Amino acid sequence: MNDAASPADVEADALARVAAAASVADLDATSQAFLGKKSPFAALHRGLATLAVEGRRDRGRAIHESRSKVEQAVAERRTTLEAGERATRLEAERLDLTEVVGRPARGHRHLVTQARDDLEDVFVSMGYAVAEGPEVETDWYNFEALNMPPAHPARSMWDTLYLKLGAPESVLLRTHTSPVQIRVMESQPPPIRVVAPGRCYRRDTPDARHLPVFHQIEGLVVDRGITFGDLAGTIEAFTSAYFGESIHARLRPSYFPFTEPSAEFEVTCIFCRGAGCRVCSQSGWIELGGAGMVDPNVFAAVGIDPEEWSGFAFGFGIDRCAQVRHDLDDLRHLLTNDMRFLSQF
Ligand code: 2NL
Repeated sequence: MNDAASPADVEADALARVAAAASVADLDATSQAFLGKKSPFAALHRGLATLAVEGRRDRGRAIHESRSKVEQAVAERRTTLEAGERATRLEAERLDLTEVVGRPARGHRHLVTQARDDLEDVFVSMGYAVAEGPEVETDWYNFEALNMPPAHPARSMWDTLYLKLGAPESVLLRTHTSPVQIRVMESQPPPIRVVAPGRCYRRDTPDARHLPVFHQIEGLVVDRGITFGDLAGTIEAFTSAYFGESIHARLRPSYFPFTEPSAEFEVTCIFCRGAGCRVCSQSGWIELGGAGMVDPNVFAAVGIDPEEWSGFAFGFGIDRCAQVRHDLDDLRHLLTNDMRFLSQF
């Protein structure tokens, strides 16, 4: 250490370095360098021992004053640097509590599920119960109990998918939900008011109006004195409840093996309100499903006395209802699961 260094020189040097310290760590190092054990101030202190007593007091006071100034400068610089570093850290760790993140995206029921639920609500409000049954059925429930004995030509109305199970053509994917109604009639006595919604299967090639996997809802009413008039009124009531007050139904003669007499029913075209447009082929009506009075042979198959009881049944496509209600140009949209389509409903 240079013995010639005066307290004032060391002080000036130290104050310049303290002022230039760029961080708290830098300041700590500077402080250690000037005030620590091996620092210029420590050396000055040790130098006192070599002085004569007279000079020692003044020299000692000068060292002490310089040292105090440097210590105070260090303390002030520390306050400034710490405040700056704290501000920088707070800015870096800042959370924007005003940011609006929004709700998580929410899904909704599939269009077919919506139609099924809405139709169930309509029928429940009319006093019907909802019944379900297996999608894999036996020949008995899908055909025979419905007045279609083996090899009956009416079976060709359904393009059946058979399972390789048991005897050939004995187990199949149900072609309609009528088997559910048969099961209901087998398991409980009349009066019966029930709807059976569910998935059905036919060996169809998909196109704009057909799906090999589709959804049907069938209704069945069995009671004393049920007439074709009750059937017509029921069809009218459900169409205006589901499609709207201005929509009406009409029946046209048809044929089904399990009903006699049988009818097809149509509803007012919901697009032109009956005036005639491309959707209804200018007829003003859109075909929806079939209906009729339960054939006595069906009652016989489930042990209900057709002399005491009568009933009507009807069936139509749930997918088709959604198509008509939402003006879908192609039923295959319902199976594609393209979110751009589904999220619109
Ligand atoms: C259609 C025709 C129909 C029935 C279904 C039925 C059920 C029993 C007895 C008698 Cl247990 N009938 N169901 C009756 C007439 C028509 O559906 O075209 N559906 C899409």
